[in-house]
Amino acid sequence: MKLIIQIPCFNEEAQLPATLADLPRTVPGFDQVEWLVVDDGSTDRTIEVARAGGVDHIVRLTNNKGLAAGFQAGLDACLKLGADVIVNTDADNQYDGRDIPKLVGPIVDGRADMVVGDREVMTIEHFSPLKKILQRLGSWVVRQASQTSVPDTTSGFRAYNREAAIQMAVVSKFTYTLETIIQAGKLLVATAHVPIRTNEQTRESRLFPSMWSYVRRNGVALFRIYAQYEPLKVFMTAALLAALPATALWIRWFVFYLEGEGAGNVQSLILGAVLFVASMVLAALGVIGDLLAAQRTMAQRTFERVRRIELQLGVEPSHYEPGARPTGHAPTTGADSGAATGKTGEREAVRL
Ligand SMILES: Nc1nc2c(ncn2[C@@H]2O[C@H](COP(=O)(O)OP(=O)(O)O)[C@@H](O)[C@H]2O)c(=O)[nH]1
Ligand SMILES: [Mg+2]
Repeated sequence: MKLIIQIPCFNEEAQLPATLADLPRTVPGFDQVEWLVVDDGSTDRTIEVARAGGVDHIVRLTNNKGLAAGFQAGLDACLKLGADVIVNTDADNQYDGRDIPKLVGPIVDGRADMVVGDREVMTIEHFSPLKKILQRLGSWVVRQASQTSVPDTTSGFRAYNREAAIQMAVVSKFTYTLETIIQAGKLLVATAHVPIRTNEQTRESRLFPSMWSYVRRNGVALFRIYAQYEPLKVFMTAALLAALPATALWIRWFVFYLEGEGAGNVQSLILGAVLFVASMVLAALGVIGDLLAAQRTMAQRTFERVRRIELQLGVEPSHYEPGARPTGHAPTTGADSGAATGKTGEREAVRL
Protein backbone atom coordinates (compact mmCIF):
# COMPACT_ATOMS: atom_id res chain seq x y z
CA MET A 1 0.00 0.00 0.00
CA LYS A 2 1.32 3.39 -0.98
CA LEU A 3 0.43 6.71 0.63
CA ILE A 4 1.29 9.96 -1.13
CA ILE A 5 1.06 13.21 0.82
CA GLN A 6 0.44 16.13 -1.52
CA ILE A 7 1.06 19.78 -0.69
CA PRO A 8 -0.24 22.53 -2.98
CA CYS A 9 2.22 25.44 -2.92
CA PHE A 10 2.34 28.96 -4.21
CA ASN A 11 5.43 30.87 -3.09
CA GLU A 12 5.91 28.84 0.08
CA GLU A 13 9.72 28.92 0.50
CA ALA A 14 9.37 30.38 4.00
CA GLN A 15 6.82 27.91 5.44
CA LEU A 16 7.50 24.71 3.53
CA PRO A 17 10.54 23.50 5.57
CA ALA A 18 8.53 23.51 8.83
CA THR A 19 5.60 21.78 7.11
CA LEU A 20 7.86 19.04 5.70
CA ALA A 21 9.63 18.59 9.03
CA ASP A 22 6.38 17.33 10.62
CA LEU A 23 5.35 14.97 7.81
CA PRO A 24 5.68 11.25 8.57
CA ARG A 25 7.84 8.86 6.57
CA THR A 26 6.07 5.81 7.94
CA VAL A 27 2.35 5.40 8.57
CA PRO A 28 0.70 2.23 9.96
CA GLY A 29 -1.06 0.35 7.19
CA PHE A 30 1.33 1.50 4.43
CA ASP A 31 4.65 0.15 3.21
CA GLN A 32 5.52 3.30 1.25
CA VAL A 33 4.95 6.93 2.17
CA GLU A 34 5.95 9.54 -0.42
CA TRP A 35 5.60 13.32 -0.59
CA LEU A 36 4.48 15.35 -3.58
CA VAL A 37 4.59 19.12 -3.97
CA VAL A 38 2.37 20.89 -6.50
CA ASP A 39 4.17 24.07 -7.40
CA ASP A 40 1.64 26.43 -8.92
CA GLY A 41 3.96 28.77 -10.82
CA SER A 42 5.84 30.01 -7.75
CA THR A 43 8.28 32.82 -8.38
CA ASP A 44 10.35 32.16 -5.24
CA ARG A 45 12.56 29.20 -4.29
CA THR A 46 9.69 26.80 -3.44
CA ILE A 47 11.05 24.08 -5.76
CA GLU A 48 14.61 24.22 -4.34
CA VAL A 49 13.27 24.20 -0.79
CA ALA A 50 11.05 21.21 -1.62
CA ARG A 51 13.97 19.25 -3.07
CA ALA A 52 16.20 20.14 -0.12
CA GLY A 53 13.41 18.96 2.20
CA GLY A 54 13.37 15.52 0.57
CA VAL A 55 10.15 15.73 -1.45
CA ASP A 56 9.83 12.69 -3.76
CA HIS A 57 7.68 14.13 -6.52
CA ILE A 58 7.07 17.57 -7.97
CA VAL A 59 4.24 18.69 -10.21
CA ARG A 60 5.33 22.02 -11.58
CA LEU A 61 2.66 24.12 -13.28
CA THR A 62 4.16 26.70 -15.58
CA ASN A 63 2.06 29.62 -14.39
CA ASN A 64 -0.31 30.23 -11.48
CA LYS A 65 -3.60 28.40 -12.03
CA GLY A 66 -5.11 28.69 -8.56
CA LEU A 67 -5.57 26.24 -5.70
CA ALA A 68 -8.44 24.22 -7.23
CA ALA A 69 -6.45 23.50 -10.41
CA GLY A 70 -3.31 22.73 -8.41
CA PHE A 71 -5.24 20.31 -6.19
CA GLN A 72 -6.69 18.51 -9.20
CA ALA A 73 -3.27 18.29 -10.94
CA GLY A 74 -1.86 16.83 -7.70
CA LEU A 75 -4.61 14.19 -7.38
CA ASP A 76 -4.10 13.17 -10.98
CA ALA A 77 -0.33 12.81 -10.54
CA CYS A 78 -0.71 10.86 -7.27
CA LEU A 79 -3.03 8.37 -8.98
CA LYS A 80 -0.60 7.96 -11.87
CA LEU A 81 2.25 7.46 -9.41
CA GLY A 82 0.34 4.52 -7.97
CA ALA A 83 -1.02 6.00 -4.73
CA ASP A 84 -3.57 3.85 -2.90
CA VAL A 85 -4.34 6.72 -0.55
CA ILE A 86 -3.70 10.45 -1.03
CA VAL A 87 -3.47 12.96 1.80
CA ASN A 88 -3.70 16.68 1.09
CA THR A 89 -2.22 19.18 3.52
CA ASP A 90 -1.42 22.90 3.34
CA ALA A 91 2.08 24.29 2.91
CA ASP A 92 1.70 26.92 5.64
CA ASN A 93 1.93 24.23 8.35
CA GLN A 94 -1.64 24.95 9.43
CA TYR A 95 -2.37 21.28 10.03
CA ASP A 96 -0.33 19.07 12.33
CA GLY A 97 1.42 16.47 10.14
CA ARG A 98 1.57 14.08 13.09
CA ASP A 99 -2.20 13.56 12.74
CA ILE A 100 -1.86 11.95 9.31
CA PRO A 101 -2.05 8.35 10.70
CA LYS A 102 -5.29 9.35 12.44
CA LEU A 103 -6.62 10.98 9.29
CA VAL A 104 -6.10 7.89 7.14
CA GLY A 105 -7.40 5.57 9.90
CA PRO A 106 -11.00 5.26 8.64
CA ILE A 107 -9.72 4.50 5.12
CA VAL A 108 -7.22 1.89 6.33
CA ASP A 109 -10.02 0.28 8.35
CA GLY A 110 -12.24 0.18 5.25
CA ARG A 111 -14.90 2.43 6.81
CA ALA A 112 -14.52 5.45 4.49
CA ASP A 113 -13.30 6.49 1.04
CA MET A 114 -12.70 10.10 1.98
CA VAL A 115 -11.82 11.61 5.37
CA VAL A 116 -11.94 15.32 6.24
CA GLY A 117 -9.86 16.60 9.16
CA ASP A 118 -12.04 18.58 11.55
CA ARG A 119 -10.26 21.62 13.04
CA GLU A 120 -13.10 22.04 15.56
CA VAL A 121 -13.32 25.62 14.36
CA MET A 122 -15.03 26.99 17.44
CA THR A 123 -11.87 26.31 19.44
CA ILE A 124 -9.39 28.03 17.10
CA GLU A 125 -8.19 31.23 18.75
CA HIS A 126 -7.00 33.16 15.71
CA PHE A 127 -10.34 32.81 13.89
CA SER A 128 -12.47 35.92 14.48
CA PRO A 129 -16.08 35.47 15.75
CA LEU A 130 -17.40 36.54 12.33
CA LYS A 131 -15.21 33.99 10.54
CA LYS A 132 -16.44 31.29 12.94
CA ILE A 133 -20.09 32.15 12.27
CA LEU A 134 -19.56 32.25 8.50
CA GLN A 135 -17.64 29.02 8.64
CA ARG A 136 -20.47 27.30 10.49
CA LEU A 137 -23.13 28.72 8.19
CA GLY A 138 -21.16 27.74 5.07
CA SER A 139 -20.53 24.26 6.44
CA TRP A 140 -24.23 23.84 7.20
CA VAL A 141 -25.17 24.74 3.59
CA VAL A 142 -22.60 22.28 2.24
CA ARG A 143 -23.93 19.54 4.53
CA GLN A 144 -27.44 20.18 3.23
CA ALA A 145 -26.32 20.10 -0.41
CA SER A 146 -24.09 17.05 0.05
CA GLN A 147 -26.17 15.15 2.60
CA THR A 148 -23.00 14.36 4.52
CA SER A 149 -22.17 15.15 8.13
CA VAL A 150 -18.76 16.81 7.58
CA PRO A 151 -18.45 19.50 10.28
CA ASP A 152 -15.48 21.48 8.87
CA THR A 153 -16.12 21.72 5.16
CA THR A 154 -13.34 24.21 4.30
CA SER A 155 -10.61 22.11 5.90
CA GLY A 156 -7.73 21.37 3.51
CA PHE A 157 -6.52 18.41 5.57
CA ARG A 158 -8.02 15.45 3.75
CA ALA A 159 -7.46 11.85 2.80
CA TYR A 160 -8.86 10.15 -0.30
CA ASN A 161 -8.56 6.52 -1.29
CA ARG A 162 -7.98 5.60 -4.91
CA GLU A 163 -11.66 5.12 -5.72
CA ALA A 164 -12.64 8.51 -4.28
CA ALA A 165 -9.77 10.28 -6.04
CA ILE A 166 -10.64 8.69 -9.39
CA GLN A 167 -14.19 10.03 -9.13
CA MET A 168 -13.34 13.63 -8.17
CA ALA A 169 -13.68 16.21 -10.95
CA VAL A 170 -13.43 19.77 -9.67
CA VAL A 171 -14.69 22.51 -11.97
CA SER A 172 -14.68 25.42 -9.51
CA LYS A 173 -11.75 27.70 -10.23
CA PHE A 174 -11.31 28.99 -6.74
CA THR A 175 -11.87 26.30 -4.13
CA TYR A 176 -11.91 22.54 -4.26
CA THR A 177 -12.87 22.04 -0.61
CA LEU A 178 -16.64 22.55 -0.88
CA GLU A 179 -17.16 20.99 -4.28
CA THR A 180 -15.33 17.75 -3.46
CA ILE A 181 -17.57 17.21 -0.43
CA ILE A 182 -20.73 17.81 -2.46
CA GLN A 183 -19.46 15.46 -5.17
CA ALA A 184 -18.58 12.84 -2.57
CA GLY A 185 -22.13 13.03 -1.21
CA LYS A 186 -23.60 12.47 -4.68
CA LEU A 187 -21.15 9.80 -5.88
CA LEU A 188 -20.27 6.37 -4.56
CA VAL A 189 -17.93 7.87 -1.98
CA ALA A 190 -18.32 7.32 1.76
CA THR A 191 -17.13 10.30 3.79
CA ALA A 192 -15.95 10.42 7.38
CA HIS A 193 -14.34 13.05 9.59
CA VAL A 194 -11.87 12.94 12.46
CA PRO A 195 -10.81 15.70 14.86
CA ILE A 196 -7.28 16.93 14.12
CA ARG A 197 -4.84 19.37 15.69
CA THR A 198 -3.80 22.66 14.14
CA ASN A 199 -0.65 24.71 14.64
CA GLU A 200 -0.32 28.36 15.54
CA GLN A 201 -1.04 30.61 12.57
CA THR A 202 2.21 31.21 10.67
CA ARG A 203 0.96 33.90 8.32
CA GLU A 204 -2.23 35.50 7.04
CA SER A 205 -4.33 33.50 4.58
CA ARG A 206 -3.28 34.03 0.96
CA LEU A 207 -6.59 32.81 -0.36
CA PHE A 208 -8.59 35.39 1.58
CA PRO A 209 -6.65 38.63 2.10
CA SER A 210 -9.54 40.16 4.10
CA MET A 211 -12.71 39.13 5.92
CA TRP A 212 -14.75 40.77 3.17
CA SER A 213 -13.03 38.67 0.51
CA TYR A 214 -13.65 35.55 2.66
CA VAL A 215 -17.38 36.34 2.75
CA ARG A 216 -17.66 37.29 -0.90
CA ARG A 217 -15.59 34.49 -2.42
CA ASN A 218 -17.01 31.73 -0.24
CA GLY A 219 -20.55 33.09 -0.66
CA VAL A 220 -20.27 33.17 -4.44
CA ALA A 221 -18.62 29.74 -4.53
CA LEU A 222 -21.35 28.27 -2.32
CA PHE A 223 -24.16 29.74 -4.39
CA ARG A 224 -22.65 28.59 -7.68
CA ILE A 225 -21.98 25.07 -6.44
CA TYR A 226 -25.43 24.79 -4.88
CA ALA A 227 -27.10 26.08 -8.06
CA GLN A 228 -25.05 23.65 -10.16
CA TYR A 229 -25.90 20.61 -8.07
CA GLU A 230 -29.43 21.52 -6.94
CA PRO A 231 -30.79 23.78 -9.73
CA LEU A 232 -34.42 22.79 -9.24
CA LYS A 233 -34.38 23.68 -5.54
CA VAL A 234 -32.64 27.03 -6.10
CA PHE A 235 -34.64 28.28 -9.09
CA MET A 236 -38.02 26.89 -8.02
CA THR A 237 -37.63 28.66 -4.68
CA ALA A 238 -36.81 31.91 -6.50
CA ALA A 239 -39.79 31.34 -8.82
CA LEU A 240 -42.06 30.87 -5.84
CA LEU A 241 -40.74 34.05 -4.23
CA ALA A 242 -41.75 35.98 -7.36
CA ALA A 243 -45.09 34.17 -7.83
CA LEU A 244 -46.37 34.88 -4.31
CA PRO A 245 -46.39 38.72 -4.58
CA ALA A 246 -47.74 38.37 -8.15
CA THR A 247 -50.73 36.41 -6.82
CA ALA A 248 -51.26 38.89 -3.96
CA LEU A 249 -51.25 41.82 -6.41
CA TRP A 250 -53.76 40.09 -8.70
CA ILE A 251 -56.07 39.30 -5.80
CA ARG A 252 -55.85 42.96 -4.76
CA TRP A 253 -56.80 44.06 -8.28
CA PHE A 254 -59.62 41.50 -8.45
CA VAL A 255 -61.13 42.75 -5.19
CA PHE A 256 -61.14 46.29 -6.58
CA TYR A 257 -62.57 45.00 -9.85
CA LEU A 258 -65.47 43.38 -8.05
CA GLU A 259 -66.13 46.70 -6.35
CA GLY A 260 -66.21 48.38 -9.76
CA GLU A 261 -62.83 50.13 -9.35
CA GLY A 262 -60.77 47.79 -11.53
CA ALA A 263 -59.80 50.48 -14.06
CA GLY A 264 -58.25 52.68 -11.38
CA ASN A 265 -56.00 49.88 -10.07
CA VAL A 266 -54.57 48.53 -13.27
CA GLN A 267 -51.01 49.06 -11.91
CA SER A 268 -51.45 46.07 -9.58
CA LEU A 269 -52.51 44.00 -12.57
CA ILE A 270 -49.42 45.05 -14.56
CA LEU A 271 -46.92 44.60 -11.73
CA GLY A 272 -48.47 41.21 -10.96
CA ALA A 273 -48.03 40.20 -14.61
CA VAL A 274 -44.36 41.32 -14.62
CA LEU A 275 -43.64 39.28 -11.48
CA PHE A 276 -45.49 36.30 -12.89
CA VAL A 277 -43.41 36.37 -16.09
CA ALA A 278 -40.24 36.62 -13.96
CA SER A 279 -41.43 33.64 -11.96
CA MET A 280 -42.00 31.59 -15.14
CA VAL A 281 -38.51 32.47 -16.44
CA LEU A 282 -36.96 31.37 -13.13
CA ALA A 283 -38.91 28.11 -13.20
CA ALA A 284 -37.72 27.48 -16.77
CA LEU A 285 -34.12 28.11 -15.67
CA GLY A 286 -34.62 25.49 -12.97
CA VAL A 287 -35.77 22.92 -15.54
CA ILE A 288 -32.85 23.75 -17.87
CA GLY A 289 -30.42 23.62 -14.93
CA ASP A 290 -31.79 20.21 -13.98
CA LEU A 291 -31.27 18.88 -17.50
CA LEU A 292 -27.71 20.26 -17.48
CA ALA A 293 -27.04 18.64 -14.10
CA ALA A 294 -28.05 15.28 -15.59
CA GLN A 295 -25.63 15.88 -18.48
CA ARG A 296 -22.94 16.77 -16.03
CA THR A 297 -23.40 13.49 -14.21
CA MET A 298 -22.96 11.64 -17.49
CA ALA A 299 -19.84 13.69 -18.32
CA GLN A 300 -18.42 12.90 -14.90
CA ARG A 301 -18.99 9.18 -15.36
CA THR A 302 -17.26 9.33 -18.73
CA PHE A 303 -14.34 11.24 -17.21
CA GLU A 304 -14.04 8.64 -14.48
CA ARG A 305 -13.81 5.84 -17.04
CA VAL A 306 -11.25 7.74 -19.15
CA ARG A 307 -9.17 8.10 -16.01
CA ARG A 308 -9.36 4.39 -15.30
CA ILE A 309 -8.22 3.66 -18.86
CA GLU A 310 -5.34 6.15 -18.51
CA LEU A 311 -4.24 4.49 -15.30
CA GLN A 312 -4.42 1.07 -16.91
CA LEU A 313 -2.32 2.28 -19.83
CA GLY A 314 0.23 3.90 -17.52
CA VAL A 315 -0.13 7.42 -18.95
CA GLU A 316 2.44 9.75 -17.38
CA PRO A 317 1.46 12.57 -15.03
CA SER A 318 1.56 16.03 -16.61
CA HIS A 319 4.10 18.64 -15.59
CA TYR A 320 5.95 15.98 -13.58
CA GLU A 321 9.50 16.17 -12.26
CA PRO A 322 11.09 13.61 -9.96
CA GLY A 323 12.04 15.01 -6.57
CA ALA A 324 15.05 14.68 -4.35
CA ARG A 325 15.08 10.98 -3.45
CA PRO A 326 16.28 9.22 -6.60
CA THR A 327 17.17 5.75 -5.28
CA GLY A 328 14.81 3.32 -3.65
CA HIS A 329 11.93 5.71 -3.98
CA ALA A 330 11.46 5.72 -7.69
CA PRO A 331 7.92 6.64 -8.65
CA THR A 332 5.90 3.60 -9.53
CA THR A 333 2.71 3.81 -11.47
CA GLY A 334 -0.31 1.75 -10.60
CA ALA A 335 -0.46 0.29 -14.08
CA ASP A 336 0.64 -3.18 -15.09
CA SER A 337 2.76 -1.86 -17.91
CA GLY A 338 5.99 -2.23 -15.97
CA ALA A 339 6.41 1.50 -16.20
CA ALA A 340 8.45 3.77 -14.01
CA THR A 341 12.14 3.42 -13.58
CA GLY A 342 12.41 6.67 -11.70
CA LYS A 343 13.63 8.70 -14.62
CA THR A 344 10.81 10.14 -16.61
CA GLY A 345 12.58 9.61 -19.93
CA GLU A 346 13.13 5.88 -19.41
CA ARG A 347 9.57 4.99 -18.65
CA GLU A 348 7.68 2.76 -20.96
CA ALA A 349 4.54 4.65 -20.11
CA VAL A 350 2.20 5.71 -22.85
CA ARG A 351 2.04 9.33 -23.83
CA LEU A 352 -1.36 10.42 -25.08
N1 LIG B 1 -1.85 25.67 -6.17
C1 LIG B 1 -2.03 26.81 -5.49
N2 LIG B 1 -1.98 26.76 -4.17
C2 LIG B 1 -2.18 27.91 -3.50
C3 LIG B 1 -2.45 29.15 -4.11
N3 LIG B 1 -2.62 30.07 -3.14
C4 LIG B 1 -2.46 29.41 -1.97
N4 LIG B 1 -2.18 28.12 -2.19
C5 LIG B 1 -1.91 27.04 -1.24
O1 LIG B 1 -3.12 26.71 -0.60
C6 LIG B 1 -2.88 26.38 0.75
C7 LIG B 1 -3.75 27.23 1.66
O2 LIG B 1 -3.41 28.58 1.51
P1 LIG B 1 -3.52 29.62 2.69
O3 LIG B 1 -2.97 30.92 2.21
O4 LIG B 1 -2.88 29.02 3.91
O5 LIG B 1 -5.09 29.78 2.88
P2 LIG B 1 -6.04 29.31 4.07
O6 LIG B 1 -6.52 27.96 3.70
O7 LIG B 1 -7.13 30.33 4.07
O8 LIG B 1 -5.23 29.31 5.34
C8 LIG B 1 -1.37 26.56 0.98
O9 LIG B 1 -0.75 25.31 0.86
C9 LIG B 1 -0.97 27.49 -0.15
O10 LIG B 1 0.37 27.33 -0.56
C10 LIG B 1 -2.47 29.18 -5.54
O11 LIG B 1 -2.67 30.18 -6.17
N5 LIG B 1 -2.28 27.97 -6.16
MG1 LIG C 1 -3.45 28.64 5.89
